[in-house]
Amino acid sequence: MQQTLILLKPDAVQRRLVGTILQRFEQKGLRIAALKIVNASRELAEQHYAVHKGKPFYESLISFLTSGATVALVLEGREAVAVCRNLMGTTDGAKAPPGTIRGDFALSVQNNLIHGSDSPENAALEIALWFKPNELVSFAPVDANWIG
Ligand code: DAT
Ligand code: MG
Repeated sequence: MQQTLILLKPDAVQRRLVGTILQRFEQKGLRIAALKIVNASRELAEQHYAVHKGKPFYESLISFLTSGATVALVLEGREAVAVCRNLMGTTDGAKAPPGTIRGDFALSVQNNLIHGSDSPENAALEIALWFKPNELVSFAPVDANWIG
């Protein structure tokens, strides 16, 4: 079963979209394996977005991610990384297709509500960055045979 790291970034929390976004993942059939609300430190934000260091939008991106509370979660399920990326929509909210989270709720490139890991390898690194091992909870959903 694949796991992915999802962040509901400070704009999602401020705009009270946490429940709406979580509902989409739950309805898809993904299992919540970890969930918490945090004020990301600059150090954590820099580690999380290390791949973007040096890009013109980097400083603004770090300011944004440290500007308020973020809800961090681990989702688990079949093809969880790709499934979540598809549910999120493309990076630019203005271009993200209707029906996706960004397509329905975001207009901005930076303030695009949500982060999702882009590969299983990065998911493992990002989960380790945001969560201690004992913050992940394992349970067998009773409808697993119906969801697949
Ligand atoms: P994604 O979040 O879709 O994986 P990414 O990893 O390329 O996108 O970029 C990380 C975040 O950085 C993205 O969610 C929003 C911001 N960002 C990306 N490109 C940007 C740009 N050209 N201008 C401003 N912010 C940008
Ligand atoms: Mg990315």
